[in-house]
Amino acid sequence: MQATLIGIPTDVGASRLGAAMGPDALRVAQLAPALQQLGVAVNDLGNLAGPVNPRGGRDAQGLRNLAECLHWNQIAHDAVLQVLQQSRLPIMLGGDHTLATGSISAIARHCRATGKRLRVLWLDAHSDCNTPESSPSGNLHGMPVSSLCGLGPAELASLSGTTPALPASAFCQIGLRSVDASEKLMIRALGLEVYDMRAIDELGMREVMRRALDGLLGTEGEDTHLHLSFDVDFLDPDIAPGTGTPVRGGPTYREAQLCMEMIADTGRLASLDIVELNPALDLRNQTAELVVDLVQSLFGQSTLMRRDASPAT
Ligand code: DIR
Ligand code: MN
Ligand code: MN
Ligand code: MN
Repeated sequence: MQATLIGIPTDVGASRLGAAMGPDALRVAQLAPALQQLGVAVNDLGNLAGPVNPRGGRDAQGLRNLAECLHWNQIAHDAVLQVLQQSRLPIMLGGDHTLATGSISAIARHCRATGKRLRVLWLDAHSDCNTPESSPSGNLHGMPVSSLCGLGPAELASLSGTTPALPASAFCQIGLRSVDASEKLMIRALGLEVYDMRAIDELGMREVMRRALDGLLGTEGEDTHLHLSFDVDFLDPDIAPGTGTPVRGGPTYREAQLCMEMIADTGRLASLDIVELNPALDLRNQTAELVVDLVQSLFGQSTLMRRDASPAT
């Protein structure tokens, strides 16, 4: 397997500064060597260059930094599309979660061109489906899901070449525990598949992931491109403090590992966003190191050799 790291150091979609340092914190935590250990050939494009954070207030529409957000997402889209066209697996190092609008728009465009079905797993404490009208904060990192479903700012919603970029049914959200009233309505309206923390409590992570990955195992999943959009605030803040909008009551270390291992078992992972890592809020880079540890499981690291898994090549 060949993977390409793309640093996308944006924090224009968030209120707190610091996520722009995320890509380098992941490099310091040895992300590339960790993947190489598992037999993944990795190259690193370095960081994309985009506009600085103007730290602006809310515009007439109520949004913060829309122009800069658009710019970042356009360059993210272009870089991700190029990597996909080289048949490499792109790993987006964020940066705030707005960048998923650009990355997933490129992935949707690529899937359309190659006739693949797209499935997006969205690991997050939040559902990120606010719209410019509903957002309580004006922060665009709270809107990528609605943008991708055709309801965000028009320029963001059309990045993939079609609006919506993909059907809402392609998404599956896991780990939610902070959802605005307006987002609850939107989840209903879009019919989003959601496993919130209560679902994880009641069903267990194993059953949640079994349902989330339905149709991806074996030959049934052959034509599916599986994308993981991993917001670091998915994890419990006790183990992952380095993120801008932590919410208590998230998955434990073991639950997160199982989640990653079950995704790895499908063999369908074809692209990955790692977002909302904020080194300014971290303790000695522990959150970045935890993420690298989890990403190793995502790429097939397991304690024992698995009977049903082919060895990494
Ligand atoms: C909130 C927080 N729903 C908003 N969203 C966050 O600002 O729209 N997303 N933190 O990651
Ligand atoms: Mn998010
Ligand atoms: Mn979040
Ligand atoms: Mn399903």
